[in-house]
Amino acid sequence: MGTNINEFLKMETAGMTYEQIMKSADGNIYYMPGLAFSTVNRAYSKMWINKEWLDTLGLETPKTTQQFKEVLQAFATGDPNQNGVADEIPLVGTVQNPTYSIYDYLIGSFIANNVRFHRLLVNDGAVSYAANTDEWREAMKYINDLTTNGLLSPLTFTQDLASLKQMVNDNNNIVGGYTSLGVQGVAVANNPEIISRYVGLAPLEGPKGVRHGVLSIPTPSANGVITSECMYPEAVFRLFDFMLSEEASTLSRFGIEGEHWVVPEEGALTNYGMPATINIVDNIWNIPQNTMWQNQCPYINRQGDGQQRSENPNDPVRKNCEAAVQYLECEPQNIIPTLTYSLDEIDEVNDIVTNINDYVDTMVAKFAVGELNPYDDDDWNRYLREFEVLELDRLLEISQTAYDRMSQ
Ligand SMILES: [Ca+2]
Repeated sequence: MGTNINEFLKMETAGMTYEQIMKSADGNIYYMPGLAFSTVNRAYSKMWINKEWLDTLGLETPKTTQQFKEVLQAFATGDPNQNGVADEIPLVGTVQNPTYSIYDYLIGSFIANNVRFHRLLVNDGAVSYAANTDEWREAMKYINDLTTNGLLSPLTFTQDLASLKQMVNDNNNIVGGYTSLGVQGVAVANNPEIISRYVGLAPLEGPKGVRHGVLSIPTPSANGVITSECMYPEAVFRLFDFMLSEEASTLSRFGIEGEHWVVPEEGALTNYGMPATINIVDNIWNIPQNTMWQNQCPYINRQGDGQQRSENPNDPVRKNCEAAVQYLECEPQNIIPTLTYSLDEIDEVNDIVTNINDYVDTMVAKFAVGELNPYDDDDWNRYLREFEVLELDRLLEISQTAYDRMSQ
């Protein structure tokens, strides 16, 4: 085996080694990985709050769900954009893409919510589901409260990203908060006035002390395979293993040292306040060229977090990283990064998961806007019963089998 792949397989993420993650159900590994470690992308939907409004109204940054609700109420009634008109939208989002999901952010104050992997959790080796729990119901009540009190706009559940962008970038400064992976996912990146308006809000502490960010654990993709027709499989394997080295991985992502990037000066820091390891002087990512492979090959990129920070406090990447740090400190510990299902299992799982995810997304919107009442036992029990039809039990059964197999 190669040196670089061996070292990688021993590394852990969220309680699993990459060897466990990469092994097929038959116990073999069939590919060489492509994986970028990125703190900023690990915190999935980050909340961006209107700091100008907080300052205008003399409000502290909210730390709990209760304080957050009070801040939104003040946003709604205090005319924080100071135009004499009640045109403020305290909180709004879109469900077009999970990285913009406000409700997933809010649910994190009640229960760990594994958005990236079927909302599956594991406690003491037992696989469970998040969206059928009492904690989930409490989250639905909170979200319902926000919406029915005019604090979370119901447009959140119907509008697309373009409409959200229009609201956030409105000249009249009308939005109090939104969620997205990066601040510039919604606010115009090259408009310092709008970018400076929003700051990252850490995950809020819920009434029972729960406080989780929405975590997206990166798992390796299959970026190198050797076909049975290959005449020199061992040589290709050695090449692939070299591609996993820091030298090759840096080349395949950032280009050539001295031309596209340089070693930072002594004392230069990253966006996370650590010593910087790379300073990009000519960014050729996503530009057609023949210098590097743009990660279309095996790679293990650890340099992403090492980039030298911009001196501009309104640099969107810098803001995103500063926000992400606040999410790292409250990562849930009972999340399954991924499960490797067998070929027999995978088709069944895919069908069930597609139906269940659609169902949960639809129901969250209904609970939020009051079409269903999360305070009403009948509504809640009807919601739970549908999981029987959707075969949640079967999903959990197969997932437990897969988890046990991977944990051996
Ligand atoms: Ca106003």
